Amino acid sequence: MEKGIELSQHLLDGNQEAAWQILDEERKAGKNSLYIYESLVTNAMRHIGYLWETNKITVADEHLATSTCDFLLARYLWQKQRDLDAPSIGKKAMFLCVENEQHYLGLKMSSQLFSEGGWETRFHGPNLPLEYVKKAALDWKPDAICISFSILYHAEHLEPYIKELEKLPNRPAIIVGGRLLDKYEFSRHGSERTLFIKNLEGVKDWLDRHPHGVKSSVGY
Ligand code: B12
Repeated sequence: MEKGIELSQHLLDGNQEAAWQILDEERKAGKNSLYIYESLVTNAMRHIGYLWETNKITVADEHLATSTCDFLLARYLWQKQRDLDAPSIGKKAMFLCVENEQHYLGLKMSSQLFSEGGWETRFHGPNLPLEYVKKAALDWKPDAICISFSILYHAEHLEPYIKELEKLPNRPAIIVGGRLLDKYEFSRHGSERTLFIKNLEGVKDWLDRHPHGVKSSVGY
């Protein structure tokens, strides 16, 4: 059976240990985080979306799969940090979903890639209204602010978020991601500085090109 499908079954069963075994075997076989996140976890969650859409599972099943997946990602990062012992590069990034947006697993995987790259990260999760993002960013002064959305009508939040956050005094890089970036063009909601990144490979590329920081006044 394809590994992503097998993983989705364990997530739906809420079987943390069996789900972990799949990730851990791949990790031990030398697969990198990009593979683990994109080919295993993302595919498993998208398959769960298909099962839900076709009425083969219930909302309760989907919620159990989500919470099991969340645990799995946290355990994977914990293990990975012990393996890598990456030195801090002295850069900070915060992660959040726009107001009312609940889908945060893709964002969480992005934040974990930043952590692996030696960034200090703060993961704020779903549904963070702009006023709270601004306050947190003013206090913490992140070098990058990463924003996620998955539902089309939440795109209306992008413009105010990007506009306000790009005005912050320390000029953080604003990075937008989410499943719809593969399907539609959203750059009109941002400025020439805003980064729209479609997937985790894009995150990894950007991190590799900017290992020691962000010159946020320059367009990438
Ligand atoms: C789990 C899930 C939920 C969970 C969310 C749990 C959570 N904490 O995340 C719950 C049950 C809460 C939920 C609710 C809803 N959901 Co839902 N959900 C899903 C499901 C099955 C999986 C989502 C997921 O984790 N995918 C895996 C992640 C890893 O993929 P991803 O988000 O695309 O992320 C990738 C990239 O986009 C990128 N990325 C993501 N964020 C970021 C951020 C940055 C900065 C960067 C660089 C990259 C990046 O990284 C990832 C890897 O490449 C999807 C199915 C699917 N196809 O995804 C439906 C899906 C997204 N949901 C859907 C719907 C309709 C809903 C609801 C409206 C249902 C309802 N009637 O209540 C609500 C809306 C809630 C809301 N207001 O946000 C639809 C959306 C369809 C549409 N036309 O918009 C989908 C596609 C299901 C379907 N097939 O119909 N959902």
